[in-house]
Amino acid sequence: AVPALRARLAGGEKIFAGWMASAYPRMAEMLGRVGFDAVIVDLQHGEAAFTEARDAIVAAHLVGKPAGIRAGLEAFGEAARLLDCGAEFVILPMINSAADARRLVDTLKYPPVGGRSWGPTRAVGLFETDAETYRARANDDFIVLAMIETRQAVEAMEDILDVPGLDGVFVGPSDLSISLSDGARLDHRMPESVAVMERLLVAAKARRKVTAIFCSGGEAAARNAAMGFDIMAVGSDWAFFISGAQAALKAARGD
Ligand code: 3PY
Ligand code: MG
Repeated sequence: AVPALRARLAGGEKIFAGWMASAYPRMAEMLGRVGFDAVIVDLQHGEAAFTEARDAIVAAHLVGKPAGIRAGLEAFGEAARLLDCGAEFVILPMINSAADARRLVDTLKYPPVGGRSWGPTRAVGLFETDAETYRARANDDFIVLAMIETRQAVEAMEDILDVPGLDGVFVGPSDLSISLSDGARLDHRMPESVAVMERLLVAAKARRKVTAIFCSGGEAAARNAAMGFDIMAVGSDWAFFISGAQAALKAARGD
């Protein structure tokens, strides 16, 4: 598959991505077959190890879907390595300042934009291209998103968005509410958080940056799409499994 996510986003398409918290690479193929536009493997809170994320990326390629990863905390190098393995977009948690965002760009974009180290051995094959074409196009094709999920990040949002080479932002509504409420609440729809999302959407769109958000399920994803976000991470696979299993058991028992 050729990298196509950037063009789809530029065309105004809403991207509904399946969120993979499990460590089962084939889940990426199943989420793709179900019809999600993309798959995201979570290496911050999910169970996947590097090799499982690597195999999930390949499984997503098998069904022609772009794979993204949410890297672990401060795991800039891991994110770069998973780009080398064929991820089309990467999300880094807890980016709280312009300096954090610059580090992100420095690790994940090739010179002259950043200082990404060369070695996309697997990606070149998976994207059915050659090394020179990959290198020439990579900074434009592959999408790097900074998570905005703390009060510090909210205060620095414009500075973060202004970092050259950063493609966009990804809202973490759980941490955002915990941070903005000083630990008092975990609430994706907390009014202070929604106000931040509205401000962030305006600031990002003014700079033609991609906007993404984690959504607890389908209804939240529909609401966030209507609000103006471009990429909705709908998840997680664990939640899909639990609700499907509960529904089957309920039907079986007739309760
Ligand atoms: C958050 O909501 O804090 C996230 O990181 C999304 O998983
Ligand atoms: Mg978070």
